[in-house]
Amino acid sequence: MLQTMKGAIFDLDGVIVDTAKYHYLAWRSLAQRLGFEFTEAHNERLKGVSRMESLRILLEVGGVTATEEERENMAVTKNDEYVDYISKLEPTEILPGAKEYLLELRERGVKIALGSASKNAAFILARLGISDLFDAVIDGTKVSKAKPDPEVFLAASAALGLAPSDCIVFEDAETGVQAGQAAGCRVVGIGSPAILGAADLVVGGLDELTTQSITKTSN
Ligand code: B16
Ligand code: MG
Repeated sequence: MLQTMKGAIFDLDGVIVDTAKYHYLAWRSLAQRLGFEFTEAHNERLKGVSRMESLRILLEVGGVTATEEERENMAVTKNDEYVDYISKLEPTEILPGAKEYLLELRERGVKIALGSASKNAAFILARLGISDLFDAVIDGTKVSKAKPDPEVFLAASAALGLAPSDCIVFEDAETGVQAGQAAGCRVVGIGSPAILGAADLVVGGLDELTTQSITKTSN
């Protein structure tokens, strides 16, 4: 079965690094300026969701209406604050086991792609010092349809020159699991089985995996 995992496609936030906490701080400041409370529970709804869709959800939570121009400005303000946070990201913030797993895959000749909704993905990989471990980076600057649409994973497998059925997607969001499956990939959920139960396999983190354990369970 090892031969059939020719490609591995990784989501970024929640799989390689926890940027959700920085997204949260920046969205919370925006909400405060608009005069309402945005809680961590609300923030859960933004994981894996695009920037403008995240803003739509936040404004819905606050019961705030805004013109398109105002929304564009809010998104820019939020992103500027978020970029301030991620400019200080350190390689030590890579989630446990992620770098080791990427290195193991490379050693075994498995091609690696990123499949993320974030427009800041390339910058984040550079800050973490792991850009070189990816053969292809498909992110929010390259696709327009948000997960659960399969676009990002179809583009990632194509960029690797592989069929989706030869790729395994690693995702922490329910919509991401759906997107991977809709693309025709096998999917490993990273997080809670209660949320990611539809995945072919669910683990708590990449530190629980070896290429062998994956290939055995997906056999
Ligand atoms: P940006 P992923 C997603 O990353 C985040 O989970 C989500 O919270 C964020 O809104 C989205 O990226 C867009 O990020 O504002 O940097 O373009 O999980 O798809 O790697
Ligand atoms: Mg994610």
